[in-house]
Amino acid sequence: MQAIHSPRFPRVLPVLALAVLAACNGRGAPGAGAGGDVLKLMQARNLSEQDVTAALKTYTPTGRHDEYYTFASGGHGGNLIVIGVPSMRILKYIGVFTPEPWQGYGYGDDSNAVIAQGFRGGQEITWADMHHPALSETGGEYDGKYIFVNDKCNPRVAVVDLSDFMTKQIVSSELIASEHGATFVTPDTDYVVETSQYPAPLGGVYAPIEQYDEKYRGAMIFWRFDRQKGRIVPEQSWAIELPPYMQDLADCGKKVSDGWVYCNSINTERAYGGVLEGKPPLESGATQNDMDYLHCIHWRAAEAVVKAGKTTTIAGMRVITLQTAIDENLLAFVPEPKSPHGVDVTPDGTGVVVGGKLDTHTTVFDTQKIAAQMKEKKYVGKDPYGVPILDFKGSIFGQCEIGLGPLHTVFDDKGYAYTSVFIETVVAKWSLKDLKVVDKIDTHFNIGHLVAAEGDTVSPDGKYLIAMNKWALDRFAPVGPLLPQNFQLIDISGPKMQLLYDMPLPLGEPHNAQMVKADKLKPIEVYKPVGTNPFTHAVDPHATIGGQQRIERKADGVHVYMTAVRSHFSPDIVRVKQGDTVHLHVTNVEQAKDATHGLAIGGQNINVSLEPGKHVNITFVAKKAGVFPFYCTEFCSALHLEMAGYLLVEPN
Ligand code: RUQ
Ligand code: CUA
Repeated sequence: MQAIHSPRFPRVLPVLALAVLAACNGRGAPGAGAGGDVLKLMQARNLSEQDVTAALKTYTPTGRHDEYYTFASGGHGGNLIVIGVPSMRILKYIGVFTPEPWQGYGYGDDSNAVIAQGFRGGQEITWADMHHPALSETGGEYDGKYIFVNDKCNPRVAVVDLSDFMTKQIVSSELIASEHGATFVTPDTDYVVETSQYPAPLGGVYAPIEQYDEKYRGAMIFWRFDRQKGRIVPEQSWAIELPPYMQDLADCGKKVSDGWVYCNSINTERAYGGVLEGKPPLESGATQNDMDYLHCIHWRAAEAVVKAGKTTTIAGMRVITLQTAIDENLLAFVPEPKSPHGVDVTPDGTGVVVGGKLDTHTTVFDTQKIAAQMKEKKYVGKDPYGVPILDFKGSIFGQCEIGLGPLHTVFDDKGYAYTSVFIETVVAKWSLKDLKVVDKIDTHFNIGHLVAAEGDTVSPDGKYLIAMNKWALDRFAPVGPLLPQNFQLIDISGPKMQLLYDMPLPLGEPHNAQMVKADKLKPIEVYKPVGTNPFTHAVDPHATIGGQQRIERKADGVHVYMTAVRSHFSPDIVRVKQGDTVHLHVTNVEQAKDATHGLAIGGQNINVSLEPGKHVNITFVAKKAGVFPFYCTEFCSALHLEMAGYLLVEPN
């Protein structure tokens, strides 16, 4: 073995080399030469033993699948990013609030209709500030069926079906004007929680900002999810009015705290800015108090209040007024330290971990003490709106000295919590039992959220954690002033955390993610039966099977019943008149896995994806006379280029 003279090669290197050699020999093929090759490679690429271990822990040979899926919010992109762990390979972008041309999402009638569900106040909205995805749960465990995502800017919640990884529904209420504490699910996904962030008059009406205290309000919406239908039912949903603090993140109780939801707040000072009007800027006005309020809401009791009809309706939403919430003992506050951000319920449901952005501790609140004091109405005061306040000391387990700027916390299977510490830019691992930090690892840089394998369920897996860093600085080759975010994969299976992989995320600020065991998902391979409309989960009334292709002129325009199969469309000549409304009904009649076609038409802003068995309806007006070739946009076969036809628009 050759000696290696490099500061990056510590003395322990030969141990690794031997291990690699042994491993290679164990598999028989490469023989004794392989170890030497590995050493040469390491030298040539200037890799340390740590680098090579990290590589071995993430490398996934061709054909092998990842152990976990991570679903990361796509931030400004308004889409959801599916990533395999540990390889960190991107598997899919799912269009949610934003059109996604590859999936044809936003370029056909049914998907256009889904995106349009998210338009607010008559305004088309084709972007989103997506923050927090939440997988559906059964008994507090991910069940692999659905994932929900939110839009902070234009308060909306979307339902993504994990049978085909497609967005099926968007709901939005004019009750609130922005949100942040979304999406979080109750342990059996009865409800998806969405909480407003910036207070505004409820219902989208106007009130002068000077009437902030009297007229501006927050609210928490409980969107009812119908698992059978796989849809949110707005008519069965309801909300609770909250004081005009800026409600921040939320989390649902589990096990012993099932039936509760906890939500942070900032700006209990109720500052609203006015720098040009002689007032302090919003952010300095909002950071005067040492404590803000953890909102503790008994949603199960609130549900009974809704069923008893004690609500008023605002913007079509049934709302429990703040006064009713107080009268019915549904809501109490516990003081929480400085500018709290993350709120995360422990796997056993006994604790709620809160990180204060301007604090050096995480605080663990005791869900059982809170519930007991609320039951006995043991309150120590009231806020200006009459909401009862619990004693801080009497409501906590304790605090962990963690470092400056703790944000979010996830959990493992060994009783440890992992908190992102923004200002110190580390992940801190600490024991839930004695509230002591046991390990810290640097992140690059400015970590926001973090996600661990099933790390917010009742039974976290440990193993992997991803630090979602806001800044990348020098980590990647420069790409101009707008830099990607940096996802860092960290091995948390041993006593010391180990950094494994850096992955640039160049679409938007991803905020949060969910990591689920891959075998919990059972996605379909093709749409069955042929002609299935993914948005109705049934054979589309316009589905076209072989032999039924035709063109019919009806009162509402020209209907084209078309099939796609390798390697032709039928019909392949479509004749219409200028000004005709054209309804294309296209079925991919194939049932072979991955035999996807696309259909694009020049001059019409149309491209749809036709996965095997799928049916798509497309409506457009042939405004311009001319000859418009259409063709298949997926390289489906040797004769893919020949999979084409003509739309002939005859002039008037
Ligand atoms: S945010 S970095 Cu969840 Cu929207 Cu904390
Ligand atoms: Cu069908 Cu290319």
